[in-house]
Amino acid sequence: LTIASLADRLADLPLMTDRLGASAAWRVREVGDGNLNLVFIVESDRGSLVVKQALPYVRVFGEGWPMSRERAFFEYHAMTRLGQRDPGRMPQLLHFDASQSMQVMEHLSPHLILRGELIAGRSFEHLALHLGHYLARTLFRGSDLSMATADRKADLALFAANVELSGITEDLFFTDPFWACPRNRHTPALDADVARLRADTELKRAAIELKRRFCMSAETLLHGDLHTGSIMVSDRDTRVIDAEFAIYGPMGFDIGSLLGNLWMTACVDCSDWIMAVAEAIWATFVDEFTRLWSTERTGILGARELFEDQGDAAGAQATLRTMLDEIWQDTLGFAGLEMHRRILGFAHVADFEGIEDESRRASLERKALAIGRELAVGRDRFLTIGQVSDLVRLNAGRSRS
Ligand code: SR1
Ligand code: MG
Repeated sequence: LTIASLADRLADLPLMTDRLGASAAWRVREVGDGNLNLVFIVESDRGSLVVKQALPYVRVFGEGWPMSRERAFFEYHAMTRLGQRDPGRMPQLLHFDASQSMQVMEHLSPHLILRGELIAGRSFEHLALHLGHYLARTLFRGSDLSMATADRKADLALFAANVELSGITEDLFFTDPFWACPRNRHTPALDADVARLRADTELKRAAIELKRRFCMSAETLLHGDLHTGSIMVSDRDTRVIDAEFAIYGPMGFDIGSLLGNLWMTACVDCSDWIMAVAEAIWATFVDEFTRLWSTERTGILGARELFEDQGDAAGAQATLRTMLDEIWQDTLGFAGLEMHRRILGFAHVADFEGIEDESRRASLERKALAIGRELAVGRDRFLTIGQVSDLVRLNAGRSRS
């Protein structure tokens, strides 16, 4: 699809004409700002829709990095499932055409991408509640705690085929930042830091241990790329988009990706509000996960017959605490690695990229790398998220007021 061809190409799609009227009156703009896909907003006087199409290559790189269009298939199936597990938190999907790798969905308006809004210093009252609930509900309900054997194994098999995108995560997240991979780049003033980091055995061991967790721990259906560019916000609403990296993996991966991005933003503007959001997301996640543990533990790992049915509620609570501790450790580790890969790898973030003064950018990136290392290597030393906020404040140059 192109801006010029879209109206003719989709003129016979009843969904489009029902909602927008005849194609001659459609206005089309391309608004995709992600790394991979085309995203069009199609408007008429009657309404608007979003059309998203996967290209056969990585958009930001060009045709030299081919990529299967099948990712649209996995995105569609992941969005459908995640949307059912936390209703109202994904855009409404209206049409999927596998042969065109194309989805038509609700146009979210007046929503904007969260990352840009945070960089602009805006705050959103319901953000932490929405995202904490989203994480608990999707991660719990996609796991063995909730799903029955047949459904769970079928989904595991379905998303196991998303090999190309999980391969990208395996490389870009866990290994590329720690060797001289040709697709990496970094701010030149960080040369010495990068050399040190590639010789940092403890950090590289943490990266490989966490990669092992990511590859081996098929705990739940992950969004797989839950950074602040995969979230759209308005004053009242929060939506999660772009689930094409969906794969079964450890729960802490989605939580850590998100918190790592919030802590990077906090490194740049030292915002107490962002730190408080990160804390509230984790607290909400724990509360909601605990509620689901008590009320919806009906899957393969339900184990009520071992605990509640025998009057052993304490055993169930202790099992929950063990699981939450493990998710917490994973969360910190993955957050720490996310903070490395967004500074040293292929895919950077606007929080740092938007800083034109190179020495300022390098200095902030260095702080984020120091925080990321503490989280990845020392993940078992943090007992509370308040301790992580203190670490961020200490490195980002502000102490608790
Ligand atoms: C080649 S894709 C690079 C990155 O963009 C996506 O948003 C994911 O974060 C991926 O790692
Ligand atoms: Mg994306």
